[in-house]
Amino acid sequence: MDLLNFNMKTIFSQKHKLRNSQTELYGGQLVRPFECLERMDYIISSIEDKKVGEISEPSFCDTDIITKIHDKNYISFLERAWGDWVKSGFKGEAIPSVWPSRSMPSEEIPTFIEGELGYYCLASETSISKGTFEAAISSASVALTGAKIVSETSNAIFSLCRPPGHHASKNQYGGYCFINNAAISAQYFLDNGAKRVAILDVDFHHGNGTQDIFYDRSDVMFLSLHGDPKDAFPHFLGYENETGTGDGDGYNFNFPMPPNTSYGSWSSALNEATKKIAEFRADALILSLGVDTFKNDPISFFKLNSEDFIDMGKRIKGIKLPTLFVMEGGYAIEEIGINTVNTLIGFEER
Ligand code: 7XA
Ligand code: ZN
Repeated sequence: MDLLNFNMKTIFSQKHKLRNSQTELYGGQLVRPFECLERMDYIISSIEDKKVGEISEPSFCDTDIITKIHDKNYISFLERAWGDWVKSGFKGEAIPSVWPSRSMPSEEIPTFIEGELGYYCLASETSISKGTFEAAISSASVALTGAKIVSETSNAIFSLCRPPGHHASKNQYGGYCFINNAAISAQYFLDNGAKRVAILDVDFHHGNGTQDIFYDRSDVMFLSLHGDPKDAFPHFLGYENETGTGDGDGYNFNFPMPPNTSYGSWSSALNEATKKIAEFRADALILSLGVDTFKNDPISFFKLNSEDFIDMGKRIKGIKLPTLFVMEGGYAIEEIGINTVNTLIGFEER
C-alpha cells in the first residue's frame, strides 16, 4: 500500500482535454494558448510525487446551480457557439472581432455568430474550439463535487478545475474562463446550509467575473489580491474603490499591487484580507487558487518563490474554515505542479 503524506483529496477529470484550443491572440500573433492541457499533467504528477492524497473523478453536477449564477441564454450560447461558427463557414477557431463598445452601446443581442461572440465575450485571447463547452461543464462538475464534499464533511478539498473560471461573469467569457467554478461552488454552499461564504482570489489576475456575479450580494464576500489593473489584465475592473453596491456594499475588497511585488508586501495584503473574512464570520471559504503570482510566470509580474506558496497555504489554514480550493491560472508549467502542491502542503502541515 502506498502511504499518503497528507490527506487532501483532489477532484479531477481527464475530460478537461476536450478543450484543446490551438490559438490565442497574443501580441498581434496567434500563438498556442498559455492555458494548455499539459498544465494538468504537471499538477497531477506533483500531487502523486508528494503524496498529497487520493485523486477522484467528479460525481456531481447541477445545471440549476449553474443557471443561478449565469444567464441561461449565455450558457446556451456557449453550448452551440462552436457548431454555429463552423456552420457559418469560418475555418479557424472562434474569436470575436467586434464588441458593443462605448460608442455603440445597443443592448440588442445579434443573431449572427460574429455579433454573438462580441456580445458574450469580454476579451479576445480566448478562442472557442471544439469541445470547449463540454470541458467547461466537466470543470464545473469538478468544482461542484468538491463543494458537495466540503459541505458534507468540512474536509478541505482541491478541485483541480480546467478550464478555469474566475473571469467568467454572469454572461461573458474571457481570460480562458467560461463557467465561474468558484461562484457556482459558493452558490452550492449557500443552497446547502451556509449563510455566508467568502471567496478569496489569490490568482495574479483580478477575478472580475466573480466580483461581477456577487457585487450586489451580502451573502458572498469577494476578496482579490492581484496585479494592478492599470498594468494587468483584465484592465477594466479590480480597483480598490470597487467595494460593492446595494446589499453588497462593503462586501467586495480589491488589493491591486504593482509590478515586481514580492511575497513580503503580497502577504501583508493577504493578512488584511484574512481579517476581513474573520469579521464577516463566513461559514465556508473558497480559495480561487492561481499560481501565476510565481516569479517566472510568462504573462504576469509578481515575484513569489516556490517556498512562498507553502507559507500562503499555512496562512489560508489559519482562517480556520471549511475550505474548497478551486484551480484558476498559472502558466510557468515546469513549476505549476510544485507551486500548487506547496499551497496544499502548507495548508495540511501541522
Ligand atoms: O487568471 N487569469 C488568467 O490567468 C488569464 C489571463 C489572460 C490574460 C490574457 C492577456 N493577453
Ligand atoms: Zn491568472
